[in-house]
Amino acid sequence: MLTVHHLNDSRSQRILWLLEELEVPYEIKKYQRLPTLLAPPELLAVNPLGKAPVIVDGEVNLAESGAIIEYIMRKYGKGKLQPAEGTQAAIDDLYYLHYSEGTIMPLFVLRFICNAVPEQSPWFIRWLLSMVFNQLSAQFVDVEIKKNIDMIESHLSKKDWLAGGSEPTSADFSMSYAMEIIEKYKLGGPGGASHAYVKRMQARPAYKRALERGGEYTYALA
Ligand SMILES: N[C@@H](CCC(=O)N[C@@H](CS)C(=O)NCC(=O)O)C(=O)O
Repeated sequence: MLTVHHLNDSRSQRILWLLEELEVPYEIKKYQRLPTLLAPPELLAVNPLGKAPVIVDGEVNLAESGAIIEYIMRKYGKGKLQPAEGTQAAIDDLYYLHYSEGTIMPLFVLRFICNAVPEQSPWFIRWLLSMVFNQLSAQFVDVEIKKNIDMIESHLSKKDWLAGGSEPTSADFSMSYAMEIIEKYKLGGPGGASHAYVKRMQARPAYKRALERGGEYTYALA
């Protein structure tokens, strides 16, 4: 049976949601973040980068959420939750499947680092580092994050799901964690399309089942 190596409060929640939507049987091996928020070293035994998600399916050991989503869709999707080839929906699906880890998640990680460096520095240089990193963040990261969120908001103002159909597709599984970060930190503005989108996603029975099975996940807020 397919095993998901799952870290609490992490991107691996995406994979549980996808598997629940497709009704693929799976087991979960759970890992708990350390106080530093890093993954515990046991994950290194599963994959050399020691990050989640990783899936093991027979001989296949696969990391990287986008690759995992594609693998599961190809092997177990049977055409379900996939837009028809040659349509604009298929293009949007492809774009947001890769955009998630290619563009928006690195910006969120950068933002997180800009906050974490001063917080974790010795007290006597904290104020200086705070000034420098706040400035860096405001000048280079926040501007980019805003541009990205405006794009997503505009895209979702016309659609229920990122590829535009009546059900989620790979794009949505891939983007779910980023969308929940937008929601949790209120980056999309009040009453925005992102808020409605996250609510729609979190209301799905498969999403709720994934939450129950995965355990601790502080992004299930909407
Ligand atoms: N691009 C990778 C990112 C993997 C990743 O950074 N996962 C985080 C969880 S959200 C992690 O394992 N963090 C713990 C650590 O870096 O030690 C993917 O999408 O799978």
